[in-house]
Amino acid sequence: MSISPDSRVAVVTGASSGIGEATARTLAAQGFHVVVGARRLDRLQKLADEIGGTALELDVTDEDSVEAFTTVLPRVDVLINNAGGAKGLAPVTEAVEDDWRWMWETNVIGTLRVTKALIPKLIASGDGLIVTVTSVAAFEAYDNGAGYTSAKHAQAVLHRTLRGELLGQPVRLTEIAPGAVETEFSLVRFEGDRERADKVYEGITPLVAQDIAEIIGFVASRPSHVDLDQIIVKPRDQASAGRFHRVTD
Ligand code: 8X3
Repeated sequence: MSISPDSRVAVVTGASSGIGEATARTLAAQGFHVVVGARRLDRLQKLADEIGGTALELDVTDEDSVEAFTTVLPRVDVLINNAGGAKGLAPVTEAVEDDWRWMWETNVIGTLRVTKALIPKLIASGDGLIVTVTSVAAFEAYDNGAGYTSAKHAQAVLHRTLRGELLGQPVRLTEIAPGAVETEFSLVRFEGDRERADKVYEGITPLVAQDIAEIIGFVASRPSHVDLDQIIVKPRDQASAGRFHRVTD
């Protein structure tokens, strides 16, 4: 991996699309050498070429993949824990265990694995930053969403715990909790059912990936004594996880 010795390095997980991809572009424009990680290497490589960064295959649910990804990085100044997602929308009485397992593996254990492995490098940078993209689902429980809301709560608690455990170290921690952002999120949740995914954003003006990327760019460009601990961001048309103002004709 060729990274100039004076480049600050930002790692973005789940970077092949959506918030991760937009964030990688924003951080690259701010001068970071961005290492993008995801499972879809073809999309990732194209992005890395465009932003002058590095593409590395990463499956956060696979211990060996995380180890290979994290050990090869010469230095890390910024970590964006973006990989995650939802599968299904089912009441607890109809919970699909495999969906729960995937959500916990991806959002919780995945974030744990990557963060734990990179903390020494973030500390060694002398001015590290960890941004974890959680969700309004990390603050609220909603019907049919327990698999996802419980995983997002757990991911957020992991991240918030580090704020205390890393106190005194040169590492800032920011949790960003978005509401409705129109990305591939709902398409993944509903296993490619485009009509169902589109309904989530029907009649509202949702956030787009760039909105979140710009916030992350703002966070990353604050002076190092400033820690934006938590940011909850929703579309104007959304009051809470399940409460929207929809205009339909
Ligand atoms: C995505 C937002 O409302 O589907 O994290 O939980 S929501």
